Amino acid sequence: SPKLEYLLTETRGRVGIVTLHRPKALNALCNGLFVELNQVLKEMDNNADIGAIVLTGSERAFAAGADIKEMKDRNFIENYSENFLGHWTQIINIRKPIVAAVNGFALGGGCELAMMCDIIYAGDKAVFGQPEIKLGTIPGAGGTQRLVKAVGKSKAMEMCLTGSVNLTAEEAERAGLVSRVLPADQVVDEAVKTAEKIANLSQPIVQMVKDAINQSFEVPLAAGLTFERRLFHATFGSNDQKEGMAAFAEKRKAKFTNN
Ligand code: CO8
Repeated sequence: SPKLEYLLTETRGRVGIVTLHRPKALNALCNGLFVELNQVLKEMDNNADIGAIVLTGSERAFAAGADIKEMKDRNFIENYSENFLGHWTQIINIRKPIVAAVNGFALGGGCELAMMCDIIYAGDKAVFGQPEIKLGTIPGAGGTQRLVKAVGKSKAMEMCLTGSVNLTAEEAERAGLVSRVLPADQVVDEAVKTAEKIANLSQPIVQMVKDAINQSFEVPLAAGLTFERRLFHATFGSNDQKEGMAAFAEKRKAKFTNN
């Protein structure tokens, strides 16, 4: 891919690592950054050598939100007709699992970006918040929706209505927003370990798990259970189900072939 201005990328084993890298602005999410992020994630999604992705920032900031200076003079008609920031949510169409490794500030769009990932690991100094109201606007990419599902109504209301009540890493873990709190310097390595585990399982089956869990956010329980059951049935059409269960019965390690 062409030279990137706002991101660093690397692969470790079967894991693609994307690092937000706009240090002068605490990784504020400007348009150019998101264009690059969408492009890089899509490339990794289509790369058969990569099975899972880790998204991280710096030790000071995962991302301090949308770029306020870039958007401050926009008007309603421009926003509406250009669907301003609509391309932010392309990340939810990535089929491979994404683990967010969050250190420092995850504010506004930064918190929303983390919530669009599949798993969040937090460094012990991470801070999650939705300060938009202090700027005279509201969250625009899930802060009033995904956050409620992650931490419940009262905490989400408190965070979004005040803009100044943030969650520490510990609080975020207790509330269920993040699955693990780690020393700051271990977050990325642990995220990569988890991503590597996922990347070495059967890839189509991994995709089905991600699809099924995401379905739980979209549809009522009965429809979600039907969706799950159909995919469960479908796994028996794969070689990897035959291999996985045969390996168990024969007391050996499964060798998945992703078909
Ligand atoms: N946008 C632009 N620049 C920023 C941003 C930002 N969000 N955050 C930090 N910066 C810049 C600062 O302006 C500063 O630049 P400079 O050195 O040129 O003055 C540099 O980064 C360092 O920041 P600070 O000096 O402020 O660092 P501090 O350690 O003093 O403070 C804070 C850190 C508390 C994180 C502070 O920078 C801050 O409050 N930032 C803004 C946080 C915020 O309000 N975020 C929400 C933005 S709005 C949003 O995200 C809406 C999302 C809508 C998504 C819709 C999708 C469809």
